[in-house]
Amino acid sequence: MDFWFAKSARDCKRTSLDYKLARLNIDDMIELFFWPTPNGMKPLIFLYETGLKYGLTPVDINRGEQFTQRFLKIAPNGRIPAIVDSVPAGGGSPVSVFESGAILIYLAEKVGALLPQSLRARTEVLEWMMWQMAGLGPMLGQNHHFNVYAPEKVPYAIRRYNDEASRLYAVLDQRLAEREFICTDYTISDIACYPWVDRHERHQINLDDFPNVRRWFNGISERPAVIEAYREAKTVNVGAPVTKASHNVLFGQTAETVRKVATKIRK
Ligand SMILES: N[C@@H](CCC(=O)N[C@@H](CS)C(=O)NCC(=O)O)C(=O)O
Repeated sequence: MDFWFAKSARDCKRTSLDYKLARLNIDDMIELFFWPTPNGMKPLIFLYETGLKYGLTPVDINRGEQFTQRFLKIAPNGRIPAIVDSVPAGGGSPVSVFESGAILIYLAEKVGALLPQSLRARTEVLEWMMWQMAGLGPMLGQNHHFNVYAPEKVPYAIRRYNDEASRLYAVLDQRLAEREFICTDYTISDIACYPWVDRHERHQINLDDFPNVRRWFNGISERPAVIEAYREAKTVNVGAPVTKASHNVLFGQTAETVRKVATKIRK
């Protein structure tokens, strides 16, 4: 099915969120709703690795675009990334997927790449994917929050998340001591972890203390698909990463935020 694949991942089109969600009869197989953050980078790297044809729709989370009605229909958690597959296996209407781990598994199964099929190898990849999704990502996210974004310094929280970050990096370092990649080959488990480790300086982590992670990280950084994915990501957000206004959008959310948007959608 050659039409699934773009000649070059750079063939992708970029359009506004509203426009793209209003017209899902798109030529691209996968539409990626994206912002250049660690979770956003995971599917983008996957798309570059496999050459799957895609379009990219920026969702500016600093301006609250994650709360638009249409986006919430495909990503009810109000977080990027999300995808819409307009040509799902077996045909039928488009399939949308939110949660970066679910997206990687969905895409890997669709393409038949980067997720082994044998019971043992697949289970191992899924274990490390879940480790990333439930541990590495959330803990490093909190680490980053209390080190960088919190308006007041909370020593207990900073220590707690610095300790947890160093513990998690040590777990990864042990894992990589006798392996080139997290599992037997390069898989979606590496793609899931890499964009978080890419931010190691923000996590107060010196990779000299984790030599196996450093070797793995350097190797993945040199992959052409990874270089290209980051090159494209840099073109998406050209503004300041987080401003005072966007701080309120990102860090002032409560149950009320979710309910307000839901009420608007029902109207
Ligand atoms: N578990 C989710 C987390 C997604 C997530 O937290 N996305 C962030 C960017 S990395 C986001 O959309 N933030 C917007 C907000 O906090 O309002 C996943 O892995 O997809």
